[in-house]
Amino acid sequence: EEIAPGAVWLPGWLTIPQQAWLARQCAQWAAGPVPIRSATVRGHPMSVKTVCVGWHWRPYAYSRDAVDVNGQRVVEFPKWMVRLGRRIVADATGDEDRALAYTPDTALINFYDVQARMGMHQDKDEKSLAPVVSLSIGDTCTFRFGNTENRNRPYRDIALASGDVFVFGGPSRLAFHGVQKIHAESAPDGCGVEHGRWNITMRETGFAD
Ligand code: MD5
Ligand code: FE
Repeated sequence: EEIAPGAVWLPGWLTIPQQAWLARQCAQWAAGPVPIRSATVRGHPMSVKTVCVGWHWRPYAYSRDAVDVNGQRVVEFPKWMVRLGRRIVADATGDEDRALAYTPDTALINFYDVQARMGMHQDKDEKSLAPVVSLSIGDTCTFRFGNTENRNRPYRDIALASGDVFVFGGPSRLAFHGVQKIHAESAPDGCGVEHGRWNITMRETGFAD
């Protein structure tokens, strides 16, 4: 379903076994070499915890080394994730050429416990405006998809469930968005998450080492 130009929601795109496999990957990445942590924004730790692959994100910057965590280099961006991203872009857009041109080189893996929130923001730390591909695993959240002007109305609240995939491309790439609420105990059996929500976002940074 196209929510707005370039914003395509693919509910239930991931099977339960795929969700469980990805949840395990997330837990593995969270363990290291760079452990998952709450990034600090303007002196305050975020309630969401983040671990990265490919490039390390910290507020307003990407680097190869996790300079604000333990200084270790982040793990290489997995080739299977490039293929997964392309398959999703192809399904979302129906444009095979656009899908083949999509080469994500980083993913931010966010963990939300039942209390966590993410305030309305734009993703502007990347140099590339290629689509962001988002995968949700675990508890359902209320996702707020806004406009490109400011963090206020008009916006639309969408319940993103385990297995849902979202592509934010075109004009939606720079829309304000956030996570208003995590719905406790809503994760489906077998998805690999008991409590909380994983969100994987693939991106093209547009940076070359
Ligand atoms: C999440 N993550 O559920 C969300 C999903 C983040 C973040 O917001 O920055 O890690 S990604 C949603 C997203 C990305 C790029 C553009 C738009 C939404 N959008 O235009 O709405 O943890
Ligand atoms: Fe974001």
